[in-house]
Amino acid sequence: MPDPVISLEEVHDLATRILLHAGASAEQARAVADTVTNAERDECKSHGLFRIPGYVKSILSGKVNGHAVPEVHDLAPAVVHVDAKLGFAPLALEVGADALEAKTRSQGIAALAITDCHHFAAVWPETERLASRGLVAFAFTGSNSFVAPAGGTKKLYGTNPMSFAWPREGHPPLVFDQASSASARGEIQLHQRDGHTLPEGWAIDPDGNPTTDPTAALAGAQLPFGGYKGAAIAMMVELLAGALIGDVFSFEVTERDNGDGGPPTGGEFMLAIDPGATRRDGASAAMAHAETLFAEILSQDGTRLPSDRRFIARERTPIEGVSVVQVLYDELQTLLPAS
Ligand code: NDP
Ligand code: PYC
Repeated sequence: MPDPVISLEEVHDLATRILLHAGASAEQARAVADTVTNAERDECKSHGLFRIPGYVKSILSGKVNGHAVPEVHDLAPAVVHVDAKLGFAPLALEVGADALEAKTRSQGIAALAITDCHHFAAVWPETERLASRGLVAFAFTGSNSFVAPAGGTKKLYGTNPMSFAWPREGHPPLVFDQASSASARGEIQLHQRDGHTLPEGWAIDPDGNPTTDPTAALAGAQLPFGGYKGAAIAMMVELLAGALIGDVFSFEVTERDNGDGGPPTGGEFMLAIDPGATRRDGASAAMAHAETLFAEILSQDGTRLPSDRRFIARERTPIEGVSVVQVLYDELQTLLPAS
């Protein structure tokens, strides 16, 4: 039997109804449903509907405040703080984006520190949102302790994604968004669910031996991408999304986590730059110059720009809908209110 195919409207409706039934407020549920729907729209399966059971568990366990109303605090002329009040990240990010944009336009460069949030999503939505408004943007967040430091064999760092987005005139922004581990943990979980072995180099087992078995990898430690270079990025993300903004490191998240399988409790750090403020001839000159780099890249066979895969999917899925693997579809039905 082929897997069910549902429309993006059905994805949003399903996610919203499940989250409301679990006890989320209308605004928290809407913001998470938007994020999950956008992940499905762009075929980012490891952070779409797959995450809904974890979101639900974290409300039911009491770890997440499903009714949180994020609070904005002004810390400095170029620094804004959003206290997510232990809610999910998407609503805090929406609120923070407006404040970050305003500060960036007035100061040229500004930072957003989000604390006490639960981030269980891809990170490109927050940088793409800022770049769609004409700003260059960076975002960094930690997770649980999953990744061994360079040379080590025990979990320490989170999978610690970072995203960068560059605005373009006449095109959607250029965005990359990547874990600092060889893969996102969600990708290993999808391999486990679907009965696939892992590529080599993603993980080691609990004895520190290389493994391609997803179950052994989840019990052992993930590896940073590119050895010590990825490990340095993971460490930087810990420092930016932890010590710099007054939140926890990934190993501290894990020490405190209640093990509900939901999102980690931690911080996120964002930086935004107004390209109209960093050169005397203005933002359009920066955009035009960047386009020459993108053209050079694409002049070589076999290349593409980061985010192009998502933008191609984004054209297709509103028409064709998205496929949901049967086992996940069935699990999601059990999370709906009884009719
Ligand atoms: P991938 O390795 O799949 O992709 C990383 C980036 O590389 C993407 O921007 C992708 O663009 C780009 N890319 C891939 N192939 C090419 C290519 N051939 N040429 C140019 N660019 C390319 O991502 P990860 O597995 O590292 O991470 C997956 C997701 O997991 C991310 O969205 C990340 O935010 C999320 N995550 C979230 C965490 C959290 O704590 N919230 C923790 C860890 C990961 P494209 O999208 O177009 O393919
Ligand atoms: O896929 O590594 C991951 C991840 C961690 C938290 C959310 N996603």
